[in-house]
Amino acid sequence: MAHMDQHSHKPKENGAVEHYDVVVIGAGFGGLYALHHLRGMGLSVRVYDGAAGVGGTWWWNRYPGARVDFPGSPFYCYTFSEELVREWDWPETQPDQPSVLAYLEYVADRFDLRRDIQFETWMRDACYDEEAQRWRLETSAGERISAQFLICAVGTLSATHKPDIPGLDTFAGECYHTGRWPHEPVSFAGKRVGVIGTGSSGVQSIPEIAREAAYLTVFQRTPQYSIPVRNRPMDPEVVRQARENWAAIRAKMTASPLGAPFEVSERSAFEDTPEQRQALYEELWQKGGFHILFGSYADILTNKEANRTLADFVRGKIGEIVRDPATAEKLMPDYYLGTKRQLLDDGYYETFNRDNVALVDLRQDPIQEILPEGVRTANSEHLLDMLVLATGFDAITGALLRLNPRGRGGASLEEKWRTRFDSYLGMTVADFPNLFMIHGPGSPSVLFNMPLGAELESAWIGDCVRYLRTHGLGAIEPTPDAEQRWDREVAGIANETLYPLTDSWYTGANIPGKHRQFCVYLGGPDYFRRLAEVAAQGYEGFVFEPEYGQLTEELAS
Ligand code: NA7
Repeated sequence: MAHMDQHSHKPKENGAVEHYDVVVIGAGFGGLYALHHLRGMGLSVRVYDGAAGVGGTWWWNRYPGARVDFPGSPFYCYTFSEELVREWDWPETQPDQPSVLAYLEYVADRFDLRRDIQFETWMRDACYDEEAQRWRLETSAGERISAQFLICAVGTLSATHKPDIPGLDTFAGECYHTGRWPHEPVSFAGKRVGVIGTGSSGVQSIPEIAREAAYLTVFQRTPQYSIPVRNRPMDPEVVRQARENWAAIRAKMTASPLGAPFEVSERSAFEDTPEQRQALYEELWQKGGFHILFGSYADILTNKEANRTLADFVRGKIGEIVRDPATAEKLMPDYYLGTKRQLLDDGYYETFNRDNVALVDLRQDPIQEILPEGVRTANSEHLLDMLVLATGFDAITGALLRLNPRGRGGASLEEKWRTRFDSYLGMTVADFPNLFMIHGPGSPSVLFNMPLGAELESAWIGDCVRYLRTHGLGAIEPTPDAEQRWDREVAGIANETLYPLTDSWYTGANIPGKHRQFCVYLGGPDYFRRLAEVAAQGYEGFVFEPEYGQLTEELAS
């Protein structure tokens, strides 16, 4: 391929600028595959990650109980290599964090990825040099780098959200955020522990903490619906069939709404009688996982009344499981089921039957302040030795904004996204040439199989780079008009559903001051068809510059 590998990719020791074809930020599922794919095309690629190892979200989220919620092994994994599918044995249907991390470490070694990754390196600055048609980057250690293409694989759930609660920094005990969990073992034994937050991280960790702690106080702002995860050891027959038919299974995953090879229902909840619905919900509750949400009825997430039938069923389960009626009442959710990230648990509601667990309903009894010795709510003081913040993330856009690249004219992404998270195809941004996002706002990201989505997005980026190189083009960026059309397309699909009606991290409502926008493309496989169409039409919606990039004096030094 013309022009490829034209720049040295040996790290410089004398402080000079290092040049690459591609810089990838992030060594999670997205970044690792981008490296493998683009390096395989003959491009020089360098990956940077602030963590000390591969894994992205699976490197950071080591809290007890952290587990895959996506429907089952061996499907939440890379799909591109049949050898890899044959080599890797997943122990359970819903792998825990150590298993996923071990898998990604294996992948990094298996495909010899580590030699092109620099760990413990945060990117401090990213600025597009219009004259050079290259990104100029600077690491936190002051290293200077240039790359024609910048791929932000910074993660959708990586910018942790630390709540702005008065006195939080004065707490004298141990304090951990689930998304920045320590690597050393954390002991809860004999301790009074408080957990703030009851999203996935809270609901997964609370039963584990309760088993060990002397006393656990759960501070809940919004009660949520949770479904039993029903994790099981892998069935060897499922593994055998997957390995023998991987190409067909991969095709099925790519064409399915969630990126998983499972049937989704096409029937309305009102095609069944109430008794039939109840029987189906009971069957799928026993089966566990996302099946009850996506495998029951097609209109659960689009029709308020259909949604209510399932919400009532789950509220009934909470009432049956939790023995104390006052506690059960506090745990009853009242939003449209599934419109916040659907929680899966292993004994969450049962945990509130334990003698050493208390639930504080912050809607009735809000936190006033955090004291050195605990949490003071309106009605009480809770003495604690440890505080666990399961308070989530500035999702989807947060990590991109923390990087805050500067595009044409030095304008920052923060300025660009002040009122709307505009993108084209969820992957590119007008005025930010040669920048690509994996799982950016406006892509299917968290509502599609993320490893598979990352593979398909990286492949599209690779094709796009190849197109530029073979046509003598130096830069590509979308037009503002294409962004507006994409925004309408994403919003149009979302507005047919109940998702935008709920305060959630999908809509940005969990972050004070963040503007409300539902940032997930809900069309599933239609997204990848749209990507293919755009490419087939000569990258419709994009503008190009011929290649004229000259290394500016600063970059050449
Ligand atoms: P989530 O799902 O955003 O949950 C965060 C929780 O923390 C949620 O219950 C919040 O209540 C609560 N929260 C946030 N800020 C506060 C303050 N200031 N006071 C009290 N409670 C607060 O994050 P997770 O880490 O659990 O899950 C994120 C994803 O990671 C998950 O879906 C998986 O895909 C992996 P709220 O509901 O906003 O009232």
